[in-house]
Amino acid sequence: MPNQTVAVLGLGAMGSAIAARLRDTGHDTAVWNRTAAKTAPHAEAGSRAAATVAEAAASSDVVLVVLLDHGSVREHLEPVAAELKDKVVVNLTTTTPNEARSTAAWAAEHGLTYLDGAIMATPDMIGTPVSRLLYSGERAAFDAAHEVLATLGAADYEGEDAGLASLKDMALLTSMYQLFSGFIQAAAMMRTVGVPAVATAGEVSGWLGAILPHLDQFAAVIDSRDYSGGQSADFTRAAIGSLITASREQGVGADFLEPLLSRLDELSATGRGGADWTAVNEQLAIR
Ligand code: FVH
Repeated sequence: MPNQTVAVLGLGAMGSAIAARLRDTGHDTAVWNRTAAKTAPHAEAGSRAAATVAEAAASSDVVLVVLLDHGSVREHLEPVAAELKDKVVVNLTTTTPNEARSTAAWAAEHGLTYLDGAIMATPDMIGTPVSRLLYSGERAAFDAAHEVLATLGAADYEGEDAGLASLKDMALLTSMYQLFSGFIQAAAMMRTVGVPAVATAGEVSGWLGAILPHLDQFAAVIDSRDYSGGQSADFTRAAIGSLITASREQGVGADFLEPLLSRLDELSATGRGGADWTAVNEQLAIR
């Protein structure tokens, strides 16, 4: 039997999956949820239902926070800072990097042992080999809670800056949503000639699988900042222009591609049309 006891604060889809996984791996688990009725199935399955956050924390070595957002985390942790003193508090709620840093600073002010986490998994993935969670903040907190964290999925420590786990989470989700947006537009284009989205999904999966290894070439150019070779901005500008025209010809807006064309136009207008098109990454800096 694992010797660390755990509190799970928040029993939405993710908190419930985490509580279930902890029980399945033999952890003594206390659960709390704003809407108390959601603790009932967990109590039936063997967790201890707590009426308050303080009660859940009191019996636990590790406190996992799985609430909706930054605001709800601070709302429920701030009143019980004193009760969290000898615990390891791990916030698995999705927040921005600066929100994570702000909560870490608050925790430090109150002498709490605190770690920020980001879940790279859906609830059904928790505890399976494809589940991965990122952590940043105090190394000692990560080490102290490691046995518990490792039951949820691969536990990767990103560094002492509490914002790092969130930053990587947000960067990966950014690439995911832009990829999904591309699929949504492709599906809309193909639907104009009666091809169902499910067929386009298969085509897109195959195409992306073949093309994704090129990311390494793009990355090497971006890291070197040597944009003298590769596919030029002018060539890419013409290609993106054609995609936008083709989409519009089918009666489908090209809203997701237009910002990229604008950035390529800027490169061209500043005399850098011959540069590798990945130079657009430098124009993303907010000055
Ligand atoms: N579900 C997923 O696939 C993603 C995967 C990546 C990480 N996210 C993040 O995990 C956090 C929790 O997400 P969730 O899926 O459990 O979300 P819900 O099922 O909507 O449950 C939300 C829980 O938060 C409670 N809650 C909401 N507002 C408050 C508040 N002001 N005070 C206290 N608790 C609050 C809510 O309680 P109730 O409505 O049942 O009373 C649920 O327990 C989240 O950050 C994702 O981004 C999941």
